[in-house]
Amino acid sequence: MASGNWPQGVRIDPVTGALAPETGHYTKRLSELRHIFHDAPALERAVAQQADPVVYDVAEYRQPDSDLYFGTTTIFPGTVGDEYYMTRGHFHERPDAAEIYSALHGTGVLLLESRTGENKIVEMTPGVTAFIPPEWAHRTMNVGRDNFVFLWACSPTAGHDYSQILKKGMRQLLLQRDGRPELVPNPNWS
Ligand code: PAN
Ligand code: ZN
Repeated sequence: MASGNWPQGVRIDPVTGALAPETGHYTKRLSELRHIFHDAPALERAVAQQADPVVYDVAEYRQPDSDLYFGTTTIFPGTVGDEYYMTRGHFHERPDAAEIYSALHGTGVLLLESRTGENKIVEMTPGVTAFIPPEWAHRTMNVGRDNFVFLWACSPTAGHDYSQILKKGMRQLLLQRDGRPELVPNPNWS
């Protein structure tokens, strides 16, 4: 049911990902992403030497009694060792919960992995919208020198299951090789 001053337009700054208005926001710093990046010593060095940098920001717009919400994710440019700044990555808990990601700014990569181990990558530049099917894990990386910003939209009851990727990792890593992204099998995947 409509309440307050919605329906309304939400302004998105494509370069910073800021939403106006927003109903929620969080930031992930490097120290909160231990076990996501494969080069643990490089991570600890960056935390100490770069004052625990912000890796990504998430802003959201949510309203009650609705089966859709949306937001933006802004991944800042950077690397940890030879890995690009990236999100944690997750499956949705609900087996029918899909999502869309639409690139707004910068250059990113969406890494997808199904429950049965198939992999897909989608190069995310402005103009590209990716459909994330149910039961596919999804993680995004910033492979450029500028902010990578994307819009996402899914069900507020999709649920986020981080446990499998935290425990096992994803089967593929996207590494910076000769200044360019290259997909390689994850030697630590278990
Ligand atoms: C996105 C992600 C967001 C941050 O809103 O949650 O990009 O990524 P992690 O949650 O994997 O750290 C989304 O996919 N929501 O379902
Ligand atoms: Zn998701």
